[in-house]
Amino acid sequence: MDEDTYLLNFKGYNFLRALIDIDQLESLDDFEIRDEDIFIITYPKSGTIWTQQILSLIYYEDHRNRTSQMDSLDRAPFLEYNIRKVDFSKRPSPRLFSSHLPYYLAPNALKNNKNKIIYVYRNPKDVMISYFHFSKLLVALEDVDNIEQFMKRFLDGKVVGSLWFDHIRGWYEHRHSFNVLFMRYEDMKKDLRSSVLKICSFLEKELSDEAVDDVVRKATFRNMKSDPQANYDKFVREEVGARTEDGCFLRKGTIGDWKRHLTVEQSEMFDRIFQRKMKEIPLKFIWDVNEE
Ligand code: PPS
Repeated sequence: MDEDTYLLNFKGYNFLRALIDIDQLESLDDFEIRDEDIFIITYPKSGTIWTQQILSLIYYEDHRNRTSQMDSLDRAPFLEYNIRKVDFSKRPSPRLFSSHLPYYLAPNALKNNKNKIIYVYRNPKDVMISYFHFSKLLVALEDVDNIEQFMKRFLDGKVVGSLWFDHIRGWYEHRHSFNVLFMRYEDMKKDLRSSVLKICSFLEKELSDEAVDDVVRKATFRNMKSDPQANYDKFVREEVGARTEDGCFLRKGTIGDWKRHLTVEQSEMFDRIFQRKMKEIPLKFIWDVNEE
């Protein structure tokens, strides 16, 4: 089977064929946005479910005190993959949405500069490694034999989300058309509390110190991994399908795992492409846990 079995290309961008509804895609442009709607935008494997968890903890007390059974996927559903077929128009404001959409496919109304958007990005070598493992896990994604093979696919943009460079470049270069906060995965990892406070300030959400502590505690990798509402284990096993028993969405959650997977040669080749493609983008990246 080739990648077309797994990918659906719509207007130049690759979607996950198994979960996409083409009518939904066609109507994205006219999607009725409310001013209070909040969006988490990411390239895949950059911290989406982490940010879903943080935002739902910030907004919903019943998520903080675990009195509700609603999981992150329902709290901050994907705009383009309406997996649980929810009628979004019935949801109370403020609605949280997640999306991997490139800037040019975002609903038109989003360019009103009103809606708050959080764009989370991560160093692309770790994104690629995370994606490699995810492709081995999910039956809906094209399986892969080794890093070499996946790296080629990733650098050719033949994956869900298309080319990482295009995604980040597009959102960054068009940032003035949107009300967007750029958050770095690695900063969230190094200082989760400061990151949560930064997000709260952007969202104009004031939480007590205790509530912030609670958000931070429940959004750590360890706690999310054991929290069925946050870890997507059930979703992977029961709704999408897994190839193996042992893989999971919350795999490792670290900075610099790429060093354990890439040869020096592969890493240098990646660096050369990165430098060429990102030369006009002043965003800084953290590649190693000891980097400031
Ligand atoms: S997806 O499929 O696009 O929605 O995946 P996404 O959620 O964007 O990315 C999954 C990676 O994020 C890691 N993750 C975390 N890291 C640190 N702390 C917390 N709390 C956390 N939650 C999720 C997750 O483990 C995946 O990265 P890897 O490197 O594979 O572990």
